[in-house]
Amino acid sequence: MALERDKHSAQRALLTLQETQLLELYRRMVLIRQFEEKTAEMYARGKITGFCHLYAGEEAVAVGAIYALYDKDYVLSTYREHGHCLAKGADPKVVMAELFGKITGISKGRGGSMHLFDPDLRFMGGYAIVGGGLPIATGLGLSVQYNEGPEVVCCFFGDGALPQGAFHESLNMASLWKLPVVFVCENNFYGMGTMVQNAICQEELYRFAEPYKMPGVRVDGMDVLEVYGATMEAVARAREGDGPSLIEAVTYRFRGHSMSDPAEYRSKREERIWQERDPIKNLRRRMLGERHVAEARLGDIEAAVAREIEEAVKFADESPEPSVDELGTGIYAGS
Ligand SMILES: Cc1ncc(C[n+]2csc(CCOP(=O)(O)OP(=O)(O)O)c2C)c(N)n1
Repeated sequence: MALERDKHSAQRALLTLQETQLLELYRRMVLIRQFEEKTAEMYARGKITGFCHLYAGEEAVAVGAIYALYDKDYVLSTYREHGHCLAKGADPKVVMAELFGKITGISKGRGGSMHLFDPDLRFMGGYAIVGGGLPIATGLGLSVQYNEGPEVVCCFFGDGALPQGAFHESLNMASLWKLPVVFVCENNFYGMGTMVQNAICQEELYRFAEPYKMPGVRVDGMDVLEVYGATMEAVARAREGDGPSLIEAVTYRFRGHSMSDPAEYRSKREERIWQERDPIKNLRRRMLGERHVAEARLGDIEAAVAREIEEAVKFADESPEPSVDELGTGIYAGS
C-alpha cells in the first residue's frame, strides 16, 4: 500500500517546531558536513587510510530520521555511516579517533570508517557488506518484540541493497511478524558507478513496500523536515505494534562513492543541480525567511561546530595507537 502522506507536513513542521528544535536540526547537519569536510582533508594528509565513504549532501536523511527517535531506539547503518553515528549523538572526537585508528576511537581503533559501533548509544553498527544491516535490524526488531520493549529499530541502507535477497527476506519477515522496524532507503541514484535504473527493475523504490504489505513512502531526502515528518509517522506505527514501514529518501552524495572515486560517471551539470538543493542551505534559507531566526544564531552554531571539529582532530591526533596487547582482546575464538 502506498502511504497517503500529507504533503504539507514539512511546512507545518517548519512553522510548529520550536526554534530550539530547528536550530538543533541545523546544528546536527552542520556538524556532519564539517566533520566530512575535515575527514577529506585528513585523508588527503594521510592521517586516515583505508576505505572511506563520505556522507556530505545526504545529511537531511540521517538527521531528519534520527530526530524522530528516542535515545533508547536503535540505529543501523552502512559503510557510509559517519553521519548516522554523529546524528545518533556520538562524540565527534571518538569518531575521528576511530578514523585515525586510535585506541580512543569508538571501536577502539580496530573498526575504521566502515565499522563504527556503540551499543550504549544504541548505534548498532555500520556494515561494509551491502545490505548487511537489514537482517540484523530485523533480528533486533524481533528481540524488542519478544522482550515487549518499547524501542524502535531504524535501519538505513542504500539503493544498492534493494536487489539483494537480504532486503526481501528482511521486509517479508518484519511484515509477517509486525516487527518495530523503520527501513530507510537512501536513494542517491548510484551504487558505486552504477545508476539505479541499470540495476533495479522498479525505480520507484518505495513501491517495494507493496508486496510486503507495509506502508511505503517517497520523501525529499534534501528536506530534513520532510524526512522527520515521514519518520515520525513510521515510528509511531512501529511503537503501536503495527509493524514496519519503508521510507525512500531521494538524495544525492556530493562526492564520489569513496575517497578514491573521482565520480566521472556523473555530469558536472547534474552535480550542480543537486548542490543547489543542498539540505543545509535549504533549512538555513527557510529558517531565516519564514521563521525569522537571527542569522547570528546560525553563525554561532557554525563557529561552535568548527571549534568542536578542530578539537576532535587534535584529540584523534594526540591519542595513542592501540598497543600490541590489544590484538587478542575483543575477538571470538573457538575452543
Ligand atoms: C554484498 C556486497 N556486494 C558488493 C559490495 C561492493 N560494494 C560496495 S559499495 C557498493 C555500492 C552500494 O551502493 P548503495 O547501496 O546504493 O550505497 P551508497 O554507496 O549509494 O550509499 C558495492 C556494490 C559489497 N560491499 N557488498
